Amino acid sequence: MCRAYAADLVVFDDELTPSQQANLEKIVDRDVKVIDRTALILDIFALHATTKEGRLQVRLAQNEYLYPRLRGMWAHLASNRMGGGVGSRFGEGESQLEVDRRMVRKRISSIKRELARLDEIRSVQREGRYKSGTFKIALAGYTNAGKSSLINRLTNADVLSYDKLFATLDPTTRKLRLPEGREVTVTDTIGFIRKLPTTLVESFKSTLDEINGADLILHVVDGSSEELAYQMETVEEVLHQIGAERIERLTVFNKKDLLESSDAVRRLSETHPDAVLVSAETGEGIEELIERIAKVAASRDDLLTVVIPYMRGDLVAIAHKRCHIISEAHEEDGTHIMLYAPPDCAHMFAEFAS
Ligand SMILES: Nc1nc2c(ncn2[C@@H]2O[C@H](COP(=O)(O)OP(=O)(O)OP(=O)(O)O)[C@@H](O)[C@H]2O)c(=O)[nH]1
Ligand SMILES: [Mg+2]
Repeated sequence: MCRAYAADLVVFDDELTPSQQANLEKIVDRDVKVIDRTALILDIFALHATTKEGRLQVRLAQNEYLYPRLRGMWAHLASNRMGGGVGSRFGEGESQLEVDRRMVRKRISSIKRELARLDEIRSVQREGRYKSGTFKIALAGYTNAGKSSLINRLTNADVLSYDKLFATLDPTTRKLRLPEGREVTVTDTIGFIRKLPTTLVESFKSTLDEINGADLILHVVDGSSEELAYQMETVEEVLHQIGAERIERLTVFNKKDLLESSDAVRRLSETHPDAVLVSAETGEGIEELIERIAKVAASRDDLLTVVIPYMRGDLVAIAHKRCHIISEAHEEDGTHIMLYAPPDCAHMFAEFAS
């Protein structure tokens, strides 16, 4: 087939073992390159990594991938250079392999150290967000589903969105103010793909942790995709793999504008009655989505009636920023407020309950 198509490159849709790859390279013509799915995904990631952390995560995954394949690579080089097994050179090859391995191992641990340092900074930021008690939303979904377009639509962020796989590698967090006044955060993350290489899941752990720390996951699905069910399944699997399956989830079918018939729309709403249909492109359905988000955020709240003395203007400010206010009246003894307060916020009002 390589000859028939004059191929320069063969890509296998599955991961090849190092020896499979070496054997395949022996079969095809000399200048034809053989790579597997993981190597291809790693190459795409390497092209799209822009931040320091993103680049380090990719380099870690690349080196983890390389390590068990070093033998094959050396054997390949050796047979090219030496024109066929010269027995006396064998020892030399072995030691070269040892040197290579040691080098890659050293590189892996130095990248891991650097990543751990960056992760510390990130977890301080994340902790800050946790402590503030803000309701946190993470966007998760198959690559190219429209997560970045959706965060842009929801929060006026300027995240790059492209018609290509893995446009986003680094998480972005933006604030979203709900109509009732409460602020929540939305985080855009890396896309998932069928047969996501495990080296990648491990390397991108700190990025994926952003999903794990969320109060609500918006599972963004390309509603126009022919592989919709399959892609949804993949995302569920990865969420499971990273331990995020216990987090509340809301399915968002995106790209509604691409569904030609009202039939297709009806089918989706019938098979997934709890899902929301939107178009990040046209803005259709976004209001309903925000309403649904507000509902989930509010379901964790306590209904309180409080009288806040005028000296505690700070508490009134918190109420406006963090709570859903039902009614508010300024009386002689202070501000009378009826509000829904999130769990971590309710205690602040305890002493003023009426
Ligand atoms: N027609 C239409 N196209 C959309 C819609 N939302 C996103 N797109 C397009 O779909 C492509 C992918 O969008 P992104 O927002 O980059 O998708 P993503 O989920 O962030 O992708 P990754 O970061 O690669 O995982 C882009 O070409 C968008 O313009 C939509 O509602 N309708
Ligand atoms: Mg994206």
